Amino acid sequence: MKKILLSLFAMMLAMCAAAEDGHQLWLRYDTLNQAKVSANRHSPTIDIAVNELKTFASGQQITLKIDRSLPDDEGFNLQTDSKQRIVISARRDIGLLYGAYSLLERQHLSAANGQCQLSSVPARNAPYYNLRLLNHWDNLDGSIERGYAGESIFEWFHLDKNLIKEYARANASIGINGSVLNNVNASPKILTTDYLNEIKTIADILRPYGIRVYLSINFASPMALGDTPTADPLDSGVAAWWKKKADEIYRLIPDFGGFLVKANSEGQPGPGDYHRTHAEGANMLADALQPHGGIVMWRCFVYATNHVGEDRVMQAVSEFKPLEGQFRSNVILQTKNGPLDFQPREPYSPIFDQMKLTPNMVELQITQEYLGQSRHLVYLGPLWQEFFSFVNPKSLRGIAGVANIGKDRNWCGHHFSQANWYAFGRLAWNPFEESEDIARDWVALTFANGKQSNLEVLVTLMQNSREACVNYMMPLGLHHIFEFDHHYGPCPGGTRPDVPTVWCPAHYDQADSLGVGFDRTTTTGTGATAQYREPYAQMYNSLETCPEELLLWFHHVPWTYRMKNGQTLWQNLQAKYNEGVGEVDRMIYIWQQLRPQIDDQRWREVNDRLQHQLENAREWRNVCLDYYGSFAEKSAKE
Ligand code: GCW
Repeated sequence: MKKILLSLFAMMLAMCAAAEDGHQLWLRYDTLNQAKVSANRHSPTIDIAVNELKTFASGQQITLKIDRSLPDDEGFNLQTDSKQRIVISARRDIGLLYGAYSLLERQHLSAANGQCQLSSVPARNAPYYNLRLLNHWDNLDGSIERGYAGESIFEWFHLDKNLIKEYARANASIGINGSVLNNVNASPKILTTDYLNEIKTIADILRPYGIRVYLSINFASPMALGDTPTADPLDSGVAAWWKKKADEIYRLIPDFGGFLVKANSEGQPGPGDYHRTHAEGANMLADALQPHGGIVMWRCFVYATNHVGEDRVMQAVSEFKPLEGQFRSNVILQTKNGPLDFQPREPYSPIFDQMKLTPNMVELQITQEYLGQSRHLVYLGPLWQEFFSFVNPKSLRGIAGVANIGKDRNWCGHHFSQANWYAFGRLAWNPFEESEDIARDWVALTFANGKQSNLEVLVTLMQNSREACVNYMMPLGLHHIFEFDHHYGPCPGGTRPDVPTVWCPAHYDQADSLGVGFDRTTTTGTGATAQYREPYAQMYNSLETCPEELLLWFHHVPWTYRMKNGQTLWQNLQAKYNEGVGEVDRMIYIWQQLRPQIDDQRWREVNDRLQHQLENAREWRNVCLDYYGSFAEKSAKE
């Protein structure tokens, strides 16, 4: 008997623990079945909204109203009338669903903060961008390029419809309205009828949640699939193939969003293979999609063979600037936030200054390829906010985020990586939001479980985590000193005989007995600073005015150079690395103090990862200081 009781107890414990495995994300609402909800119309989307509110809203009378006189296609109004009844009104069905999620979130936050926040809801709430997209780098075999949370949730020919529905719900709750389902290193097979039928199934699940499906395409698809002898965009047979393919897609998926294209970059085919420009390639696809209302998102992440010898961070501008004005109106360029490749800190990409006539959208990376992947707690809100402080959100047409979602039970590998998915959605809705406010809401939604709590220290911890990562990995503007291929550990000064020099860490840190850093000035360096608008062009170009956090990005600096605090560069470098490690130490201390407030499973899982992060941070510091020290100490002696 005792044994049975014990095992029952163990089972109950296991069930409790399972309930806190992180799968619920920020949507940890108790089932209340209290609210009386009515709507003046029905549709799959409105029915979801009604159902969510009936199940989870706290006891009230809630009315959902379609009101075509409202101005915003995806916006909503949330109001309380004199009898304290809540009215959500929207021009379109999806606005009602967004309004429903907003109400639930506010109710949950009110509970966590011990105050009712409904009065603070702006009367009108509409997304800033029409394009708020996740980019999945998911391959057809289930693997994910730079995915650190298990296999792809899109399991072709065995689709887990429930999981996809949960995914759709989570995205709708933060306003994401598009998903590019497959890797930009795209397999031509995605366009075959078998796959398109599967994509239709996914699109049907996502549609009621306001999410459109998009696909990454391989530029050589018609040829690779054996249908045409060439993929030349000016060949009429090729153009006809794409038109026919677009027609087929839209027959299955009438609201299909369009194509995302990586062309002539890192070995991918593109119009350059036929001596055609990116504009000629993009326009051919744009013409195929145009009759159906689809768009082409053409990536600017190119550093190709026709630019041999040119500083990699300059290539996007050199390639695309001459094409200004040549793109069809349904083509949007898509550019990474920085000119290199999602480093812990980069200056913004100057192409955002240079292309005035061609719409551009920014590509952020939610998956932490270069920021500790799913092992390090790094909240990316501050990084993205930094980007928006240089690039006016107004100048962008949309926003895309490389997803960090996989089949891991907690979706993102690290419980705190969920915050990056959440923050991306919030910033896509409103790029002017403070990263700190977003973190505060996420913490309350994710860890306070609808109760009052004191978790403000977590907000500070998250806010500091990105700078910590910069400091223990590559402070003061150092960049790309990662281990080859996996981009996880340190490899300062790295070279490999089989890897072109321009991809090697040694090319980026340029450490020698005189100093360290990449000279990108117009006087003695590559001249990359000239691609920036003023005041940045001059500011970055001069050693004296260049912000120290970007110093080694733009300058080759002597080890003995006196920094603003009067100490040498080498001393500052050491201090920064130590600061980074110290911050992770502090994060662990804070997490230890929070133990009573956090459920056991998530507390342990985060704790394990933090310990690992500390080990990694120390390794980064030690390896880098050893390597740079070997030059710096020598130079000090000379
Ligand atoms: O960041 C680099 C990655 C590649 C990626 C490429 C890109 C999808 O290391 O894995 O490929 O950028 O953005 O195209």
